[in-house]
Amino acid sequence: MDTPLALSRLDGRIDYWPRFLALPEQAGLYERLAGSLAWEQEELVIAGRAVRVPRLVAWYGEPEAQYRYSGTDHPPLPWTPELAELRRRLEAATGHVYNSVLANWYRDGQDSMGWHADKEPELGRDPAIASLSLGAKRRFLLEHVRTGQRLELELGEGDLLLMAGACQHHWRHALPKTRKPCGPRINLTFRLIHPGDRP
Ligand SMILES: O=C(O)CCC(=O)C(=O)O
Ligand SMILES: [Mn+2]
Repeated sequence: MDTPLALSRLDGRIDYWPRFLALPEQAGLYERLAGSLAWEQEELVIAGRAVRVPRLVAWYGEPEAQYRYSGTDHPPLPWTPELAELRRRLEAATGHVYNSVLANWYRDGQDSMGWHADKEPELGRDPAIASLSLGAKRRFLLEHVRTGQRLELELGEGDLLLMAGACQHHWRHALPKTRKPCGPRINLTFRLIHPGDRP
């Protein structure tokens, strides 16, 4: 699909390409990435206790794309052929450039991501974030911080979402846990890290 659905133009743009990748392609890609990326189990220290982050993560990109998440610095691993090709296709589709990708693997419905906005200083002022979801569909929520307006999507199976403009300043998003039986899902968020903007 070339033209995305404009889900919101309120305080930033949220664009949606359902089935950006066809079903057989996204399924093959899911299997290859699950088996080949350097997945890590991160831990956060909360109130003096080590707590496992409820998902596996991997970080790839250009050497200068140093990113800080879950409280630690992450040197990126070099692009794999699959991730480099996806970057090229997502740049062409979205009209933005990316130098890195954060991969998240949600193994089951108990893996999740809490409410947040991606607005670390190294992402620059108005970051464009292209989010490609493979494998099982999961409920993805967006909430406008001031108005409380909510958008709810089922993202998976090759869907692409772009959050751009002022979106990260006015909206937050989350991938809640679910008790419904659900398969595993991989999400790839392509980002542009500005090394010079680090504090
Ligand atoms: O898994 C998702 O759809 C969301 C991932 C996300 O928000 C992030 O990596 O910052
Ligand atoms: Mn995010």
